[in-house]
Amino acid sequence: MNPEIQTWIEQLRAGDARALARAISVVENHSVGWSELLKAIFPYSGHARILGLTGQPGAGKSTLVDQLARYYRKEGLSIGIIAVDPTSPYTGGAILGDRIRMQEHSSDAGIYIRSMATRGSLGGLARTTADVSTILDASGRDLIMIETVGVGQDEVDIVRLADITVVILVPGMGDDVQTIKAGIMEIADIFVINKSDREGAERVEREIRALQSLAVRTDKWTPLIVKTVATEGTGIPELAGAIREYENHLQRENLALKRNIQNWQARLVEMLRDAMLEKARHQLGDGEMAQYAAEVAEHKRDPYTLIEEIVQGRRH
Ligand SMILES: Nc1nc2c(ncn2[C@@H]2O[C@H](COP(=O)(O)OP(=O)(O)O)[C@@H](O)[C@H]2O)c(=O)[nH]1
Ligand SMILES: [Mg+2]
Repeated sequence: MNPEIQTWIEQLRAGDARALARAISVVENHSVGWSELLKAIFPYSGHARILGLTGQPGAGKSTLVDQLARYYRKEGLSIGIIAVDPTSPYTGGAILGDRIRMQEHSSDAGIYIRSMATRGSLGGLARTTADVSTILDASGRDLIMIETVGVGQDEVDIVRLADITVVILVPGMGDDVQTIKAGIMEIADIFVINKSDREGAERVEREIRALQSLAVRTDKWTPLIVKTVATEGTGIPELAGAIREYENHLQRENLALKRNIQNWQARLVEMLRDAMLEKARHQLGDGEMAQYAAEVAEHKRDPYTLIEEIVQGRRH
């Protein structure tokens, strides 16, 4: 292996925050050597527990993550936090808010926080998040928390790579449980009703229970519901308790590996698709796809034969 990469990985695993930050940037931007780095670092990963937290903007995800980080730091765990928030580039507020709020941890080497760029993510947002998480994992973090806005397929894909998925709901805001994306409801291992200091928390809980009575999970787990007031730290020990309970369930039922295999099955397909596409793009010169598109649009060429030929490498 490239001795430079070896040294880099050693620094990163020894807790060097700059080496870690550089590795994450290289992977995020697909800079030179990114795949070589990931290949070399992968064997060191697989030890961290990955917690995904999702919910609408303003639900209190960052505040909760902050409180959980504080809680787990007291237990002596080292923590990595990845904030994926597509609303940030528009408002510029969320990331800044996260930074400020998390600043009190910044002197604590046991917490590493990274906000992900969400637009123009090269390998796809979910995949890049997974790769960044692998690096944090290999750096020796015990717990990785991934905060993401639960709005699109990307977000569902991101939380899917977590070992434990927490879905955060809030009373009011017109976001009846029914209107929450079905995909998100299905992946919740634990529900948090945050802002329980507001009116309507009971109603949200009833709605979740009603939905639960309809849905059947194959793993015999009934997602726990925890009420929190993140700003005050209320319910945080209970949330940590629920997380522990789910972990015990995974262990008891031997589900952790099963879930991991499922995740990898999806990820491998995605990686393969990316690689094939990249290869095809490589084969086709610049502008060639545009040329073909014009020909197909004008019915001078049929797209089925064209694609077949590209896949078989019979075009250039
Ligand atoms: N009343 C109340 N406000 C909260 C609670 N948790 C968070 N907030 C506030 O809600 C706003 C959004 O929180 P934030 O953590 O940034 O939400 P995110 O967008 O989901 O990450 C902030 O002003 C928080 O102070 C809570 O439990 N009760
Ligand atoms: Mg946030």
